[in-house]
Amino acid sequence: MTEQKKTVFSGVQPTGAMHYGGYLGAFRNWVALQEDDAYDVIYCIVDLHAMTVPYDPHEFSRRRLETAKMVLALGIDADKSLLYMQSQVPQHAELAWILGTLTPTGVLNRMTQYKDKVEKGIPSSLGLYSYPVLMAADILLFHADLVPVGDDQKQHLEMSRDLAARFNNRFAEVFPIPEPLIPETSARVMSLADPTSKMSKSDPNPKNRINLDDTPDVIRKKIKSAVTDSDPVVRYDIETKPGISNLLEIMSATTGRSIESLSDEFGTGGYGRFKEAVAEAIVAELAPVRMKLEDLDDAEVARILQKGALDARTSAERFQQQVRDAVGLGRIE
Ligand code: AQP
Repeated sequence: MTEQKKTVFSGVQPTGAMHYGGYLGAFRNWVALQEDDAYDVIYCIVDLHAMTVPYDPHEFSRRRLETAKMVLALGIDADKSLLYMQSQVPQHAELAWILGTLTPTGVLNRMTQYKDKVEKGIPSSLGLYSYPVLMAADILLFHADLVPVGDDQKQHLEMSRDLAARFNNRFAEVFPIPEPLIPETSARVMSLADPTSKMSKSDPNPKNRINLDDTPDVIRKKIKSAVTDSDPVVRYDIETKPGISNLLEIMSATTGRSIESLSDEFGTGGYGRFKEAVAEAIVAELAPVRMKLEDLDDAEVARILQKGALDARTSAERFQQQVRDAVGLGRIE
């Protein structure tokens, strides 16, 4: 008997250039899961989520396309994965409303990402506050079993699991309880400019991150200027050497070599030599992505997104009808 395939779902916000933290934390897994026959994979450009922070509509429209292009350049193949734009599948918003009616505000008040964003000056809004409910709807809409994400999404994933269970208890056993897939190493890549905070696209300092479309020279410059400490020994110590520890983790995740073997090789050779090796490893890792990006044509990407939206709507409608029936919003005969 053949086992039923598991469904994988994940998303990326078109809020800025995709970076190497997201690559090691999530996107690399996206590609690996697509190549595994045990899974049906669905990847979404979550543009409705991106509207929860201030944005310029013209720039946003371009970013949506560029994000889809980068996802394809990373190796997502529209013949193997379902790729689409969230706003083109209205069932996401409909399910978010239904799940919102099951979400206690006390649970939302505990969400650290919301609090962090508001502390950083992002205007508080109902959309930003209920972001995790929309994320739960994204995941549950297609009955996802597995969600490849970075460590920063752990709390939101926990809430999606909780909402699936609440729905199943209150109405009917509709949703599987989704599992996060968080890598053991590099689940939280830190900023190159401040290794005590996460590498992120909203950081105003562009030197905090390696963007996936950075040129080799820019990558070399950014790694060279990465913040380190004054003791020149390359060794892992998150407390006293957070910058070097972050680079060791990046290098280890990129090359597959252990932190011990890297410390043995680069230990007393000076930071300059180590940083050069880290930069070259990243440049080599991203070389095929750069090549693919140059080959991709906007019209072809738009066509893939249109087909993806059509397929996603058809599938979402089938699932969503089950939800409507369960909550008492079924067809009136
Ligand atoms: N620093 C990171 N280390 C490991 N994984 C990370 N991810 C993001 N930053 C890191 C994971 O990458 C995916 C990208 O999701 P996203 O771009 O939609 O959202 P995000 O988490 O909001 O990304 P940023 O860069 O942190 O954006 P801002 O600054 O806007 O908050 C997710 O799976 C995420 O876990």
